[in-house]
Amino acid sequence: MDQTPSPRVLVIGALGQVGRELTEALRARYGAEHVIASDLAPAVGQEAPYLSLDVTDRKALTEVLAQYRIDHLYNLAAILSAKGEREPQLAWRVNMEGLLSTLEAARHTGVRRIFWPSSIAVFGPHSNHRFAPQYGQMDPTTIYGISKLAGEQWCHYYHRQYGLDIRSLRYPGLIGYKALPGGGTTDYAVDIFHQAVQHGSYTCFLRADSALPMMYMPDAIRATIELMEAPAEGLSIHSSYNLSGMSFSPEMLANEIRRHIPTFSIAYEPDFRQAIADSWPESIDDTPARADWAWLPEYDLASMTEDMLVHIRAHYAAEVRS
Ligand code: NAD
Ligand code: AKB
Repeated sequence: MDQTPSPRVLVIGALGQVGRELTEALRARYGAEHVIASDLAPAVGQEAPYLSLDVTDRKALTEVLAQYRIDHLYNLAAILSAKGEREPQLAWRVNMEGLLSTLEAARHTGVRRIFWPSSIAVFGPHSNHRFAPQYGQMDPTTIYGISKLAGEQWCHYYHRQYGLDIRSLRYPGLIGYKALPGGGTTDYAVDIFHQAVQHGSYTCFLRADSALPMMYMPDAIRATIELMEAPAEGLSIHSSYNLSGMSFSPEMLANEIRRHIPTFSIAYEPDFRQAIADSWPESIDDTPARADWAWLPEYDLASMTEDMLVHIRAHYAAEVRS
């Protein structure tokens, strides 16, 4: 039996799409009492242990890390791509100052390991769009992507200069059923399921053929925990690992949904988010992740769609009953 004591964990941005599922998984793994969730919302009504915390408040964050003797810190607080284009100053403050606040506070309080997610948004118009490699041209066009690319380099810098053990993944678009979308360009692939089940139709803000790298949330959560538990000696990348699951376009997803809801209809009305999607690759090469810590995705388009529909249908059926 594993006698290693559970790490004391803080999750920042715990009420978001990734945060909710990751907190649940970490609590199941390490014990609820070892995993503190935090976000901007007040503590009232949140499942304990929970703290109201702004990631850009370095002083408050340092106090929390010291008071609870945090070992592992997950910083998931962010403003995603589409919302970031509407509020670039806010996006830079939360994404960049929030990361720097995390790194500095962690450096001075003995945090042993940090997780901070990057994104496929680090790629840009001159990246290889067919199959973006780990290293290659990166010229992000959004404030979100710029903050992620700069953030990756800050992570590498803190590792080199101060020996901080920081681990990071370039998540693809994530699809989950436990939280509503939070302002991303790939979020159509979450919203479509809610609309399909509730109304039988969806109007998509991307073109039918706009293929992007995507991943089902259970794969993303497993990847995060596997990377965080991987032996440090095996890790060769200290900026952020490419992470790949599947690749599909709105049309491909609509066709898959139609296998379960034959009357489902979709219309296309591309808006400003189309330009963001056009700047991202359709798939990425995650060879280093597979080689260094044996990453392997489990879900494809068919299995993800089937599982999403089971859960989204159950969610709305329960709502009707209550
Ligand atoms: P989300 O928007 O659903 O959640 C972000 C959370 O951060 C929210 O609960 C929000 O309240 C919180 N937050 C915002 N400002 C804050 C602040 N100042 N202090 C503390 N908390 C604050 O985003 P998500 O989808 O859960 O993304 C989590 C992380 O994963 C982000 O770093 C994001 O860039 C990255 N990521 C997500 C996706 C995706 O498809 N969801 C893809 C690539 C990368
Ligand atoms: C977004 O669309 O902004 C996010 C991402 C891919 O980082 N889902």
